[in-house]
Amino acid sequence: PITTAEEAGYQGAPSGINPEDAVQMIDSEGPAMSKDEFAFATKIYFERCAGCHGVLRKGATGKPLTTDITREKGTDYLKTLITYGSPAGMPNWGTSGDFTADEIDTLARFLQHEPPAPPEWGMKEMMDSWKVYVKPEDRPKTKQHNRDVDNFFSVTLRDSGEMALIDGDTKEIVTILKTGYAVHITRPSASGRYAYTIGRDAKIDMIDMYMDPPEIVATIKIGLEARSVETSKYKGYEDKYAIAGAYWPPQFTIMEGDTLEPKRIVSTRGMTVDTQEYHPEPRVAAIVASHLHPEFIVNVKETGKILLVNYSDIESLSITTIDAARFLHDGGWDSTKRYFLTAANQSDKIAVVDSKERKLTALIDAEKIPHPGRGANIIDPEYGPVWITSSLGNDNITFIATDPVNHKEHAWKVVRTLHGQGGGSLFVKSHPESKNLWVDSPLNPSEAISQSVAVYDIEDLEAGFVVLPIAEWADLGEGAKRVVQPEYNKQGDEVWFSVWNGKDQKSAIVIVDDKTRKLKHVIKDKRIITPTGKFNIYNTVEDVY
Ligand code: DHE
Repeated sequence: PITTAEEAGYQGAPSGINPEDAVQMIDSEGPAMSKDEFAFATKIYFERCAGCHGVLRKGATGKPLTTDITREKGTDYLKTLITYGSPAGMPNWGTSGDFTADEIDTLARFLQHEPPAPPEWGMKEMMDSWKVYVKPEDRPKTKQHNRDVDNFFSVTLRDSGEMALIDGDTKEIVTILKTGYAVHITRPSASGRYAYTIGRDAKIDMIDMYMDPPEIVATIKIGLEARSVETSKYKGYEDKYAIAGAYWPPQFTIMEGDTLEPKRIVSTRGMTVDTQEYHPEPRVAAIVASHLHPEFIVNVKETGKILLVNYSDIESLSITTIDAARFLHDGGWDSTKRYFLTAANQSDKIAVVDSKERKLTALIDAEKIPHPGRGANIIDPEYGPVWITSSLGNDNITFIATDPVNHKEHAWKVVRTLHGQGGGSLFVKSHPESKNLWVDSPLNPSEAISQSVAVYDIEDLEAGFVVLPIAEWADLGEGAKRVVQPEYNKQGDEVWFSVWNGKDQKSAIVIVDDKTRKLKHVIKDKRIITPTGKFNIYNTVEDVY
């Protein structure tokens, strides 16, 4: 069974930071090592270790590796740990064949030196990277094609550094654009005209979907490594601002919505929520836009704080800080779009924020690494409106009641736990028009499970799930073919799945008829390389899930 995110292969992906940019600190107290060895270890550390232990080694989902600790443990201890791993989730880099004994020896010595720090990234660096390719006044006044932009899907092509815009009506690839590397998500502007992608390398690309074909009209790099971007949605501020959160440096940036001109950069460094110790690297995880105030809701991972950033006066941002729990990751709205539910995945909790009253409503236990994506909202036949998350560490599908008005006795409690195909689940999805609840399991070690999806009948939840062999339907030949992230079309009558294969193998998008649960269409095209996240424009703007 998978017990940690590391084991599932989900955490610890290479950092977007170029090791050559790191600044070596002068330090004579660690064991002897050559300049070349130090440079080699720096590179390995950013590629393989920083994702869990943090760029500055202060500990994130992995243990801290600061020199006070590593020097006490010593070279031999560190070598053993790196070689064999640990039950807590540390991979066995030696016995797996990833690193040689010599390389492990170098790493063990490197860890006893002060960490080389990647550079900061402030206004000057942002301005240097900022480009407007087509000025707002030079963009078309009206849509230049007959397609329905609301039903476009922005699809991440993870390993080719691209995104595909696919027309949900015709299933045609409208265009493929070169973006930042390994785009994590797309969020559209409130009007649905612009799409913003954020690469792992912290590059934002802003796409004008009214152009024919749609084009990148502006770009900026807001740091060295990032995962989140969002746009202002409050009435009167539609398309006005964009915000992006960075993993490194730990900060978020608010930009003009039509040009990406950076306006305000705010550091997230500060004290942790529980032990109230200083953390130098609190990464910015999910960001959502409030519908009830001119605010962005920003999850800060390592400090466990949720920031409500009011953008009504950009010159003097007012920020309300809500203490939640450590390692905040992803989340989404309840069906009324008043309550934001977000997973603190390493503390196995779901935090609920009341965006109207600006306070924490509840902190709910959810076992073994809840991972909702944006979650799924359905009406439970017994408990009324619920928000649902699946998990990485077990087969639980957790239902949290979200209606404090008509179902007060159940509100903010776990009212139902279903069991799915297994752990390694990342995303769940439903739609107000649908009677189905879909649960993926792309990181499950069993191929049969990672290549299929479970679907439940909302009206008869305890009847269990039906398994659909999505990867088999795509008929792609060899490869891991993980089936990931269900996403509805605008009408809510089709569900789209990525069949995520290796970079040199064939991948596809499989479209299922939601009513009949039968295969409707397969998008197979050699340009569809490693598809992962898919974002339907309408559903993403309106927060329908
Ligand atoms: Fe994600 C959302 C971070 C690995 C696919 N991912 C998010 C969000 C964060 C995040 C903070 C929420 C953004 C928001 O809503 O503003 N993801 C991370 C990581 O730190 C992690 C664990 C490791 C890493 O180094 O990136 C990680 N994520 C992955 C993957 O391996 C996935 C499966 C494939 C990929 O493309 O890299 C993946 N993450 C996604 C997707 C979403 C996402 C598809 C958006 C889901 C949605 O429906 O909104």
